[in-house]
Amino acid sequence: MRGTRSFQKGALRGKVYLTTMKIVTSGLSFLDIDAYAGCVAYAELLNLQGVEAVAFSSAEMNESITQTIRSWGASFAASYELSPHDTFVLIDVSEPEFLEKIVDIDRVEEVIDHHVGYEKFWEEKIGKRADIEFIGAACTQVYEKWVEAGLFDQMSELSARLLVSGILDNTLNFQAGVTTERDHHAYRELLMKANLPDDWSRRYFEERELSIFADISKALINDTKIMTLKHLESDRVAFGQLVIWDGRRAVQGYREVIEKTMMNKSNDWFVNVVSIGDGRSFFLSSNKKVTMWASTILGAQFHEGLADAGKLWLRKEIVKTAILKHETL
Ligand SMILES: [Mn+2]
Repeated sequence: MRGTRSFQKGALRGKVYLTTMKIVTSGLSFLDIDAYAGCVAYAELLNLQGVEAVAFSSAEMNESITQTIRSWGASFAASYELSPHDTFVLIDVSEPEFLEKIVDIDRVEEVIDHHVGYEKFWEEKIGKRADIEFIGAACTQVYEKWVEAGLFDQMSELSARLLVSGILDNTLNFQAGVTTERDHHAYRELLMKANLPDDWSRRYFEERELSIFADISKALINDTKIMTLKHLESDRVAFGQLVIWDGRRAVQGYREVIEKTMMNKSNDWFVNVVSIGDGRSFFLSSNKKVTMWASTILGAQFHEGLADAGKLWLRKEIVKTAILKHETL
């Protein structure tokens, strides 16, 4: 494969671009560990296969990429000068509105994502090169690409560590309903290569929680998506999510700052506080339309803008449930 499509940079003459680079990238609004790890590990796989590729995102990293993980120093570009023949690989994103801003949708060659809604769109554009499945983590899909390529033995310890962390985060330590046996399997295999401390999952979530409580408004902004939701009459719902060990602490101690932060984004706001420690979500909203919607679609009982969901929800599960209800009504 080497040499068929890519040329050494030294072959460049003036403004003639001979190099095609695959830009492995993700979403526009913020970067989480699943996207970050997936981009780094997939770019490494492409490089190993002789394809020039770079992991890139201009989005701000959220607290799921902890200081410890940042200190590992993965190869990741925060800026990139695009050449006309560069192509794109999307990881952990497929909604056209959400893509990293340098992405040209007609130059996307591959999509690896676990958010539903745009499977048909991409299948029509790129066929089987769109791998969109509703599983726990995009990192699991990236791990499977390594196995399919027969190169898993050569994966770096760093990529294994990152993928382990992405799976932990996106499955909420395997408690989220989206978790599949494939996620468990990928995690076990990657863990053997990752050389991490035995209590890595506890350490990881505790470090995240500390940084969230240090600036809860910022953490919320970095995990809020502006979207439309099926059955909710609004074209601008601000849908925030906080993933923490002790959700009650956030709900009891930080209601005011959460409400203020979200009202700045949209009057139609909804926050899913994911409480990993007790395996449930708390929903917050001061908007009547939104709480009515959440009662109908998710069966949540609100009291003064707060609902104990009784189970753990992820934002993508909530979006999927709304779509499914929409199809059956
Ligand atoms: Mn993800």
